Amino acid sequence: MHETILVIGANGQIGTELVTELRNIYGGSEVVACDIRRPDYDTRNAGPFEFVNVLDKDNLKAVCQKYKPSTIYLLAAILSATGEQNPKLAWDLNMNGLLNVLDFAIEFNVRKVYWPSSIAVFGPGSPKDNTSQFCVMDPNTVYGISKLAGERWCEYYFQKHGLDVRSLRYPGLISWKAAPGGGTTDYAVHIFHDALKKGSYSSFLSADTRLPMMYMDDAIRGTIELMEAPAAKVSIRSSYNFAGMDFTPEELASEIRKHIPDFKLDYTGRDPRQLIANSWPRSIDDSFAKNDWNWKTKFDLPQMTEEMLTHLKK
Ligand code: AKB
Repeated sequence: MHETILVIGANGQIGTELVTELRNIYGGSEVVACDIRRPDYDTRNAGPFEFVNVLDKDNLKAVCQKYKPSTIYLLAAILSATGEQNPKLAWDLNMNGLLNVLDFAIEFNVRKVYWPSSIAVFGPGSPKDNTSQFCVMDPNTVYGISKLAGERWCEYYFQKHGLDVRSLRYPGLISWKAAPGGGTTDYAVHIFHDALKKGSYSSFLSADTRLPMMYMDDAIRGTIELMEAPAAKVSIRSSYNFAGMDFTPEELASEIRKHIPDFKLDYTGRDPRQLIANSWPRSIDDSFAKNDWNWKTKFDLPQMTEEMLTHLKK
């Protein structure tokens, strides 16, 4: 079936790589990169670009009218750390952006919508280890609150309007192509840049802060696998737990030392992101994704470290 895909938030950490992969699969002209800024990624892979602000309904409607998309990926969001600096703006973008897209998806008969959730939907009362799909969820960041509310809206639109919305609860995503933007897990990307540039890194999270993480290649593959799965296999219409690996800053530093023996890690201390990290799971049980659409992670900590250092050295 012919696909026209809108990727809103195409210039972010996920969008940069997702657009490239979707264009490889569906063809450059079928994938419309949308963002509030023009993209600066590899133009060999170029295709259409539209300025889209998800909070501007007229703008979003005009783009839907122009392309009549079959699928929309909505990636525009304010992440956990930045969200705490401007809670109302984070709520507005994360929530009203989603509602605008869900409403236009119905009006324009969009077949599928993808919207990312996050491990931030869990909170201090959630189990920390092997956190299950269904458990206490008491997020205490505005980002986590907006993601949990967004999950409920996704399931609501599926049940009440029959809209095929799909979602994953991303852990921290590690990539070398585009920088992460304002999250609690960003240290796991910055550490590689500083290891190569300075031979040392000052972490804003403490040595033993274990968090769920994933290499971007796995995240992109998993996202597309979920979107291509037959609708009958998608039993979770809120958002799937989605796991890759989990590690602490100290474990990541030890892995980096296998390539850069003198690498030094120290800690800045007293960073508000520590409290956010403390409220999140240490590891995730993603059995629903495994059982429903056969999710399998490929990258573990050693493989991810090797890939990151190899690509960033080039
Ligand atoms: C963040 O740290 O805010 C994000 C996330 C885990 O959703 N990377």
